[in-house]
Amino acid sequence: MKSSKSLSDTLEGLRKRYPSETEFHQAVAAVLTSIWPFVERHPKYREAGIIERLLEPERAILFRVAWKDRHGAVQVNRGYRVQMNSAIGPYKGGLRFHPTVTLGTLKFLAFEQVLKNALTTLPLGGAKGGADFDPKGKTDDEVMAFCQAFMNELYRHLGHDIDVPGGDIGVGTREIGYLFGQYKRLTMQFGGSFTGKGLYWGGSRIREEATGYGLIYFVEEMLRTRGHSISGKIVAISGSGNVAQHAAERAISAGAKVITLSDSDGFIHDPDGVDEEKLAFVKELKNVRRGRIREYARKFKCAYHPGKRPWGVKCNVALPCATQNELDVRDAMELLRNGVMCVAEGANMPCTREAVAAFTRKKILFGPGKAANAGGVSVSGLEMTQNSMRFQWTRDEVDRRLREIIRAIHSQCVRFGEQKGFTDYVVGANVAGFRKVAEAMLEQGVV
Ligand code: NDP
Ligand code: 2IT
Repeated sequence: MKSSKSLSDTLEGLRKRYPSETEFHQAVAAVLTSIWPFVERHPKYREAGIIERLLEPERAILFRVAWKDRHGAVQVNRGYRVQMNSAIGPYKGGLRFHPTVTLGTLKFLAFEQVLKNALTTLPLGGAKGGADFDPKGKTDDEVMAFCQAFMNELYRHLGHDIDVPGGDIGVGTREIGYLFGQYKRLTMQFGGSFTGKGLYWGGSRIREEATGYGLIYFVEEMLRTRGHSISGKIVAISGSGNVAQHAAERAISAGAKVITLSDSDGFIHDPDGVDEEKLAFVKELKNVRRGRIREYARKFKCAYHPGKRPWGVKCNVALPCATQNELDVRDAMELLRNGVMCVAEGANMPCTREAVAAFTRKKILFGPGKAANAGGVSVSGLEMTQNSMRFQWTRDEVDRRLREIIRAIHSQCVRFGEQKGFTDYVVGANVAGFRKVAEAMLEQGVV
């Protein structure tokens, strides 16, 4: 039977059913709007209820995480894992520890992850999880206590052929270590049940760098379509965490000038450019001392803008690498006025829908997160491959495969996003990802 639901009825229905999940609505609206013409040309998808099924997680787990802080006081957080879709592989996606995390946040991230993972060419389903825990200001012991309590529930739902978490905001090598340690203690298994592991215990080379490096490889692919390269370009980056640091590293080594970095307190503007030595300071500041980016300005005598985001600074390439909705339509207009030629999302959904529309109207190069930041989960997939083989590839080998995957993602965007001489990367990424997952779902029947 044909589903007669229109696009607006589908979106309205979702809003009514889950009224508080605004970020999920936003992600779904963006995807469905861009794939709708494709879906209408292929009625088989709606006849099989593929859209409705994609919007409902296969499983969502919500649990109490009780732990004791350094003063001996009991703390209670809420933990989650949204297992969104396993049509093309085991659930795969990061864990986010941040006080703003809600079920709606994780549903948006899991939904994006399903399509992103499909683009990677690897057999990975989509999931996301985390907790409303704030690692800021916590001691290592507190973070460990929290991770162990979190894992006491989550371990039941994981496994290398079931669900394999990785990192995201607030979850890096330190947290993956504590989570993996507790998982191993509870299950007696040294399985490849996490990615982002340390290099001595099953991790992959380049995983830490992969999202940022992949972002720059994707930008290079996009620029090449217009006869440009990143060398000599002025690049504005937001964030100063995992993605921002490695995007900056790769951009600098490719000859670009990175002039901004930020955190949730403000941004630094360094017109001379962040160089290798300054970046080493940022890594130590953020990953070891866990300090604030304003210290960069003090140390290297450049401007610091408290409470502001970097999008008013003149640049050729803008890379939002912090969090969702950090670049709105006013920022987009400012970037366009200042002559930006390429915007690529290192973060997930950092640009609002109106900002994306402004970039698309002006036909600048715009790389949506599910394509531009897919390098991270791609190397996670390669980490799983290496774990299955009980082998560890060299840096060059992993980097070569990462570049190959990014090129394949770019080609899919071009193939499905070509519109009269202009590549709409949003349409391309969404249609290519959707098509793969939808075909797998069709072949697996009504589940
Ligand atoms: P990190 O925790 O390493 O860094 C996050 C950075 O973003 C910090 O600078 C942080 O500042 C800033 N930030 C976080 N929340 C906010 C906020 N609400 N407002 C302003 N700034 C904020 O995370 P990652 O670098 O790993 O992740 C960054 C983005 O990239 C996220 O959207 C994530 O989903 C996405 N991503 C990550 C991948 C990965 O492999 N890690 C893969 C693909 C995408 P502060 O320290 O002040 O909080
Ligand atoms: O958003 C993402 O793709 C990630 N945070 C990476 C997830 C992973 O499992 O490596």
